[in-house]
Amino acid sequence: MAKTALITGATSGFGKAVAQRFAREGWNVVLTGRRQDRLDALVAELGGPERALALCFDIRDETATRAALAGLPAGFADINALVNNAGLALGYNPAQTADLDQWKTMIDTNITGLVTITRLLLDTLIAQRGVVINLASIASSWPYPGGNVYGGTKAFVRQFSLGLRSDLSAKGVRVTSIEPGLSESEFTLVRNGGDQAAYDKFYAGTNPLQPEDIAESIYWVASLPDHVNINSLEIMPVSQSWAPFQIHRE
Ligand code: NDP
Ligand code: 8X3
Repeated sequence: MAKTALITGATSGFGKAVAQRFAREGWNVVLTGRRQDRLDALVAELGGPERALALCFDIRDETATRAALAGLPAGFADINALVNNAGLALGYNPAQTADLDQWKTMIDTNITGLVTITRLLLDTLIAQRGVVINLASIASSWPYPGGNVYGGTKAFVRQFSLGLRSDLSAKGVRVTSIEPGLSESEFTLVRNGGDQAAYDKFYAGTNPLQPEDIAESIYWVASLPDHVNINSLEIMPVSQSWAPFQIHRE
């Protein structure tokens, strides 16, 4: 019987590439996001309703998340892999000029949404001796100006992943924190409020990671033998590395 992966945020970027990668290996996929048209197109691309199921809901909405998961049909209910990918960054403002609504949107999506769907699926994942793969970020470990709350949410995702791993160790459930660096996707358009020129400038000359690179790593993590757990995996393009600490001088 085919295994099943549920991938949050499958309408673009990493999530879409992950869905394509798992489907290519014969997994059934449950795809979530808020854009029904994109979910429908991906279901058709990945083999139709026998192989892929679309769940359209806002991950910040617990009632909608519960309703979406309540009716999972046979063939999609026994989830072996949960890829917690839905998330976003909004803005680059320093904390002192940041928009509080943007901060709350990041917290509600990247933290509250992620822990809600994880909790709701834990019994299933334990029954399947499955795997949870969470999209954290290099921002989990490396702060930068303007990264304030986004980095805080991703530090939460990394630490939550490690704690979850401790709790689930005796249950045979594997947990991994994936921590990508500079990657090309709509993430940067969302962060810039849809500014295509800023997007082009951001990536110019960088040869960034592509969603397929991240999908490959995630599939590798999921397909390792049952006794092998990758705790965290930090991934950067070769063009990206570290810089000295900033020093403010009066
Ligand atoms: P994209 O913007 O391409 O994709 C984000 C996905 O999240 C979309 O499918 C979107 O679906 C979904 N999403 C966002 N908000 C909600 C919501 N409220 N409810 C349901 N779904 C939602 O970004 P990436 O693929 O690049 O990012 C995926 C993850 O990887 C994020 O968690 C991000 O923080 C992380 N990451 C990204 C990096 C990058 O540089 N790109 C680097 C490191 C980590 P829809 O809009 O249809 O709801
Ligand atoms: C996205 C990577 O460095 O822009 O999580 O925060 S970064």
